[in-house]
Amino acid sequence: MEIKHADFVASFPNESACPRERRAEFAFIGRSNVGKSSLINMLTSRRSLAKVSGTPGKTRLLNFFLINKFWHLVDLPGYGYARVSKSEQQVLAKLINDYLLNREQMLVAFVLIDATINPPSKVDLAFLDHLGENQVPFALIFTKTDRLKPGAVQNSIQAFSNEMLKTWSEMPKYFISSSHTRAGRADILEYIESLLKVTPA
Ligand SMILES: Nc1nc2c(ncn2[C@@H]2O[C@H](COP(=O)(O)OP(=O)(O)OP(=O)(O)O)[C@@H](O)[C@H]2O)c(=O)[nH]1
Ligand SMILES: [Mg+2]
Repeated sequence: MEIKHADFVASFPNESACPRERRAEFAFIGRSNVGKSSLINMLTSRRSLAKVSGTPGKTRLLNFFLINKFWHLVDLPGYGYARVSKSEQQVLAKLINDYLLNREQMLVAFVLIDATINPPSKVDLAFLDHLGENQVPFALIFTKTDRLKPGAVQNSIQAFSNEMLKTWSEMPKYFISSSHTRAGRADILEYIESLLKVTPA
């Protein structure tokens, strides 16, 4: 899929405030600093559609983008960021849950996993278990792989799979990406396109 148009729509404080139109939606989520804004900019080939911040944990709203005037890309707040207060974390967790568990338009949540973190983060694994328990469809995107040698990328994914397979019977669909080299871009966009084709508008 070529991305010809990528426009910011608006930010919403909760699911019920989100657009009611029945456009297919793909959400992007991950721990703060995982490289989410960079990935969204890389996918859309826009330098600063999503802000790449030096200050982690900035996104506190559901940010909607309209892609090719057809589907919505949704940038969700990061989870599990230790440096925000407990009460703030609860507010964010509630917002994320409210969206992921209720949003009928959402076809897949892409959960970003920092490939440079090995052993795998328990926060990520717990989040995926939580999605599974609530039947939220998701795929994984391993980020920042340019920082590792290919063997280390494979080790990291293997370690993550080993942990996941303690609670899951199989690995979900996953992608290997880098916002710096644009690795993974074609595969992720092709996957999105394949789901748009089989889903009636
Ligand atoms: N080497 C490398 N660095 C990356 C990559 N993606 C992001 N980064 C760096 O990681 C840091 C965080 O990137 P962001 O895209 O702002 O991450 P985020 O998940 O949106 O972070 P918050 O919204 O602040 O929680 C920045 O310093 C980026 O330059 C990547 O693919 N490779
Ligand atoms: Mg961000």
